[in-house]
Amino acid sequence: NSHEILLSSEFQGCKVVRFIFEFQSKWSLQIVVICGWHLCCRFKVVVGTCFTLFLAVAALLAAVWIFVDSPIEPLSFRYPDCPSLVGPLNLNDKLQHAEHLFEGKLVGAESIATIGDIFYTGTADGKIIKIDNGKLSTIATLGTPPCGQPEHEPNCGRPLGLCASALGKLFVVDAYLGVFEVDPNTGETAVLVPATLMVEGQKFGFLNDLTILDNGSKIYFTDSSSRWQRQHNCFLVMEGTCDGRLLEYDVNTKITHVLLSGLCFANGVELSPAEDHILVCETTMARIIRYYIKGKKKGQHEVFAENLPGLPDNISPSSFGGYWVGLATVRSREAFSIVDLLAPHPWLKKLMFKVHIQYTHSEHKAIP
Ligand SMILES: *[C@@H]1O[C@H](CO)[C@@H](O)[C@H](O)[C@H]1NC(C)=O
Ligand SMILES: [Ca+2]
Repeated sequence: NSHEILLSSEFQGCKVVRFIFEFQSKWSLQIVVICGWHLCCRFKVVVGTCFTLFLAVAALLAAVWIFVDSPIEPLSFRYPDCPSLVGPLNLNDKLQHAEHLFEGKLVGAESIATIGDIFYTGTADGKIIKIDNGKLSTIATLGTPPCGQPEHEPNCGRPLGLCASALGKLFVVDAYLGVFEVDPNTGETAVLVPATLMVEGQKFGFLNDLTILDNGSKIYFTDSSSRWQRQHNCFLVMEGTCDGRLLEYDVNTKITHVLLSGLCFANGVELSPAEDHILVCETTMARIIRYYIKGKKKGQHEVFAENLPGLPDNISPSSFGGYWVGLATVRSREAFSIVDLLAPHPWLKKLMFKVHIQYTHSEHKAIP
């Protein structure tokens, strides 16, 4: 969800290049770079302007660096070199021709479950919506009002992952509230895993997605991080925190186990058609992990796909035997990738987030 716009203009023989980084359309960072220094220097007045501007920005950044605490504690790491968008990755405009359904009426719909011809999704204002023959209706809400603003999410809830079992039951994971079973007809809800549950000594912070065995006996779900909540997903990516988990809920014993821990932003989760393994998107690392639940490799895991041309979010099976994976942001050799640029420079990330905190006066803090 981050993108970059490059503007360039001539200012009295001085080339001003402006980078604007927008995150989640909530905040943006502007970097003004003045190129062609020697050009500026031909004009004394302009030199003065450029130099004063440079000094002012430098002094401001130094002050922010010294007096503002960084909300994130990033570690340095490197991605493999970005993939080139050639061959099957060649850019195309197929999605541009997609039909837009319910435009503006389903804000923040993150995943879709189907039971017969009926679709279900969850929205940013905490609703679980039924889409029946083109008609929208709210069948349930999991949290308590007020709703509608990002700061309301912890109480209102944010249903992120939806999944229907082969037996026609509907399951929902809410980023803040837990894993629920929701009656697809009456909307009656029952909590299966409350978000307050500590599992193997670690609390939940950002529940994300779920998938269920065909016979309904086990639910697999992800917790992206115990340190950052959904509203701070950008902080989670930028910090590179690796405290995400893949968990298993046994419907009969009602016990939750950890299958994998130490994941860097565990996100979309999906069972293979043979139900012998689970795929988990590890958003920050731009890769997908395979965890075996059956056979010789049961309990083991490996990298299934790596160095993706973007950061993976949800994953669902395609009708031709593969998977659809939604990518947030683009990583390519042909374009500038901010996550790749910043990964090896924790100090630069800290500076950006210090500026952000100072600029917005916001209270963005990790879960203690
Ligand atoms: C459900 O499927 C799982 C995985 O295939 C299997 O281990 C389990 O025994 C099945 N449970 C029932 C009740 O059929
Ligand atoms: Ca997701």
